[in-house]
Amino acid sequence: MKRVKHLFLFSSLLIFLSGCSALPVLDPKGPVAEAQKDLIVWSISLMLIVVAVVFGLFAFIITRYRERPGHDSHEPDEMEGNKWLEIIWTVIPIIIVILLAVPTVKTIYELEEAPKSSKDKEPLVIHATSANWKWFFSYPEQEIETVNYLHIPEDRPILFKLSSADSMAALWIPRLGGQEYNMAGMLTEIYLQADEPGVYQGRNANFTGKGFTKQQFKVYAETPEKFQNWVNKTQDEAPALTQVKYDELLLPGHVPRQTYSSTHLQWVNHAKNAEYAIKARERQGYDSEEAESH
Ligand SMILES: [Cu+2]
Repeated sequence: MKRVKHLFLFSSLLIFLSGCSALPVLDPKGPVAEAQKDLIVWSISLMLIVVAVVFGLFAFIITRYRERPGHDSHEPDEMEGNKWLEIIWTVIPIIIVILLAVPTVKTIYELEEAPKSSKDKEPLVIHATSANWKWFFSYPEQEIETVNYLHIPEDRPILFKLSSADSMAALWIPRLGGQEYNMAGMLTEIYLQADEPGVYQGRNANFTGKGFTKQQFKVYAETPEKFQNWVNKTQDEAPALTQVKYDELLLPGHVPRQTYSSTHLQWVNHAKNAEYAIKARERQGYDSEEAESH
């Protein structure tokens, strides 16, 4: 019976540990995600040491000082203050806080800028706009726009300029880095970078109602040549995005992937115009209250 119990404990531990390696956050594919993973691992390790020491002391004290034959009704001596104990339990937490705070603040400031490894490379600017429940990716320099997927070159910093047409959302590509918020009438920025070609999953990480779970997209990281080919092909073959088409896409719901050879930034930047989607929906006779009641 005891062996069965041990086997059970051992196998559940194995499942738990193997499950961990499948977490995309712990399997970074770029310098931003790498820095964040290092910080997570450092913080958790440090906190586990604290937990181990506290539980070790706890086990020792309840065993050592428990009531037992020959040791019952023991009254400890009166004690008032102990300079050294007090210094120790004040200094140790200060050291722990410093060990956690310094790397955290350092990483946060570093991630405000393009990754150090590619400081010399010009970042590629992509506007990522959320609208219930899809993603628009506009490449202002290339003058192309995609819906629900994007292509990026590897080994080059991508400067995402984030905003939202309606609900507050959050752009999250776990293998490339942590999330950043998208807000209507506001511009937020995040640098991300892929170190190797691959297909990475992205999603909205901030709850925005019933279509939230499916507000996902794929990121295709590829060599600079392949990326340029894709840009050229899109510019040559994709249709231009019209304002009528764009307004239609803004209606709440899901839409399949799309590709255009112009961007919606020509007539609206949601970071500067928070009302656009509401008015576009009105123009089309969309009644949000009626839609919500169904
Ligand atoms: Cu805001």
